[in-house]
Amino acid sequence: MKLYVYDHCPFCVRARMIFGLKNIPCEIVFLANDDETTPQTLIGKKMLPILVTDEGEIIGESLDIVRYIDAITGKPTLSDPASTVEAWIEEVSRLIYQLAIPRWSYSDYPEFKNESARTYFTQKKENVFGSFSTLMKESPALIKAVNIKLIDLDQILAALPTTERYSLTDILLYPVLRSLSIVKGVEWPVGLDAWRKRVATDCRVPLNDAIAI
Ligand SMILES: N[C@@H](CCC(=O)N[C@@H](CS)C(=O)NCC(=O)O)C(=O)O
Repeated sequence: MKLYVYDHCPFCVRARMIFGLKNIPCEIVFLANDDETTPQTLIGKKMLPILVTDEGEIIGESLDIVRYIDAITGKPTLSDPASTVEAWIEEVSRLIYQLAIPRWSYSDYPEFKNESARTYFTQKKENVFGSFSTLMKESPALIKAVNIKLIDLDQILAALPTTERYSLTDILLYPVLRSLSIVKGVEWPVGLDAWRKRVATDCRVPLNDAIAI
């Protein structure tokens, strides 16, 4: 199987996670961010992740890929996401992406190996989120706000029933926190820090702590 991804992309992390958690082999292909032809040819739009199975089936939505791989080895094992965590993600996502997106554009991800790909990404995202230099200037206030939200999340996770098995809660939450790990100055509460490091190891998609800006 072949999974087309961008390394920075949280939706692609969802898809990468299920292969790691289930120990299913898959070739990960990091596509240049300005390669429009490959995704257009495969699914008719410029969007990743895309899975091409050994049978030639093409699946182009992150959660469809997760569900397909979850079911491939028999009975699906992922339970539904916790609504408290879903609500937290919904509330805090924009704040996290305002911090993460400019930093992604300054990072050495494989999808930005060519300068044309980095420029493509920057122009596209600045149209939506505003100037990256302004967002970087606003970082201290944004980081302060996100640090408060992480304390809430730590308590939300601590209140969930403990279970051995992974669930869609983990598949939805880890990519968002991995996105935030590119940001220097984030204060991870102890329980949450242990959680994200354990998931990183189990799903084999490393955090970005080492390259945080
Ligand atoms: N609903 C899609 C969303 C995927 C998505 O938004 N992918 C982004 C990358 S994070 C993308 O490919 N955007 C087009 C682009 O980067 O040009 C999914 O869950 O797979």
